[in-house]
Amino acid sequence: MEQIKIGIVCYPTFGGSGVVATELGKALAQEGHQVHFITYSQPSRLDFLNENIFYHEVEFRSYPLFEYPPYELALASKMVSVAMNERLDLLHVHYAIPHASAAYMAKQILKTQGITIPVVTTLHGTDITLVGKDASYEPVVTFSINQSDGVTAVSEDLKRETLEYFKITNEIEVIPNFIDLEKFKKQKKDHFKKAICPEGEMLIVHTSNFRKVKRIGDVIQIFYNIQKEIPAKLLLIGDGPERVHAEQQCRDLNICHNTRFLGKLEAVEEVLSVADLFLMPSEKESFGLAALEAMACEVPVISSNTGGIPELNVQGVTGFMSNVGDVEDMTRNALFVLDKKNLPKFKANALNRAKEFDISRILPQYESYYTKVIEKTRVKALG
Ligand code: GMT
Repeated sequence: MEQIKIGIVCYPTFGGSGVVATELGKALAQEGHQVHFITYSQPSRLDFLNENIFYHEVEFRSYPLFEYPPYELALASKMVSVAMNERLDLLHVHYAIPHASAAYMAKQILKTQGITIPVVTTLHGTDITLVGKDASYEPVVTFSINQSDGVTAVSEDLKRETLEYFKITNEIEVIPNFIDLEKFKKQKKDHFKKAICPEGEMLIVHTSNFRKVKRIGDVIQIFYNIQKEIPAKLLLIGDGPERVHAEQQCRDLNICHNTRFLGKLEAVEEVLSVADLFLMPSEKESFGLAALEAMACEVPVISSNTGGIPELNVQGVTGFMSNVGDVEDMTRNALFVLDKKNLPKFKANALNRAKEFDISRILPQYESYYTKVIEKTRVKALG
């Protein structure tokens, strides 16, 4: 396949959309494409050297007049300069707000210079389900999705929700989240397991950015119920606004000795390698990348049945799903999965399911989508 020069715009911080964008960029570079990341700081998973990867930092100046520095303008300006100087073939923006509207502005500026550049927008979740729907953003989100030359969503459910809540005139292609099974695989970490679970306790893990939508309170409550029945430990990875409440809940339930908050960890796969169960009781979840990472490390998932999770977690096979907030059902299911007779089968099933989302299967979908969008834009420009 011919080399494509792609500008990738994303949030560089911890969070699913940034992880997907960074891993996609890395994989595209390995395939020989040229990838230019455009963000306000180095993406946290951009941890490897490749001659095809470039990083362009968006600098935005403050000024006493600006209570809120206009990041979107600085981003659009940076997209213009990178597209012109690096002769990009395509801009791929992850998370609609404000990346899709900044890309639209960049596209219009480039047009005045005689440059036509297609924009692909990937919808990740809260840019549609929470923030995007809000009246303060909705008109801009609708407009910029409709003005994109290509739009992808990470699950069928997110596509459905986008079409339900916004007046979309564009086609939406579903390209699911993916996983690099070379990186996310069960590693031998017996010493670590022994240190955390010295009495052979079951190890339960949760990873998130600790926002309300993740229902950390349910994670703690489910764990509390589990450890009343069987010896178990809970590890929580990540950080965010709900952490203080979660810590208080652990103190109130007197389970601090069995619970550890690990904060923002880079090597999540090392912890997942020794986990027995992953909890994801989210209020909303467009796909559930964190659950896929767990499954790749042979960890079954107890989750809610919201959003795109049913497109990943297979009921009674890779774990179980319950209605949002039904912690009693989640507890019953967790105890069933953790039963020593059942656990090995669930672990094997989790890995098998994860294999269906291996990057080697999903990357070609992005490549052919890029080619289609570039060609469509070229034909359109020719009039
Ligand atoms: O809330 C998060 O988990 C972060 C958020 C993001 O956009 O950074 O994640 C969303 O995108 C991920 C990657 O596509 C999906 O796997 C997550 O399900 C989705 N989160 C939500 O919908 C809440």
